Amino acid sequence: MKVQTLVLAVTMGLATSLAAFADDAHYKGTDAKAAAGATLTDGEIRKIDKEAGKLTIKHGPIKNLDMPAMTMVFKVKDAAMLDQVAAGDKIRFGVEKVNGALTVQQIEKQ
Ligand SMILES: [Cu+2]
Repeated sequence: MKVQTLVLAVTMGLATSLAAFADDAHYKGTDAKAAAGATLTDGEIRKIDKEAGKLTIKHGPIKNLDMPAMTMVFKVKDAAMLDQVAAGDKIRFGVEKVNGALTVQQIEKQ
């Protein structure tokens, strides 16, 4: 009887933890979306592709996307942003997932 009670308590505890985790994850997602414009990541421009409207950026960890540091290609929100930067520029940038594509929303030169 005691063992059964313990198992029940552990099971309920686990369920509670999972529920709390799910709530937290959901909250983080919502929060990240709301704050994405203000969340800037350090990066360095590697390549500019004006025809495709894309930038290759060596970036630090992107908190709002839960992404580690790497070099990768991003779309940009506005093609005019490509004229504001040159390969080798150190930047801070904001990126968001728009229709499944990681899209740079803003760029600040450092
Ligand atoms: Cu990346």
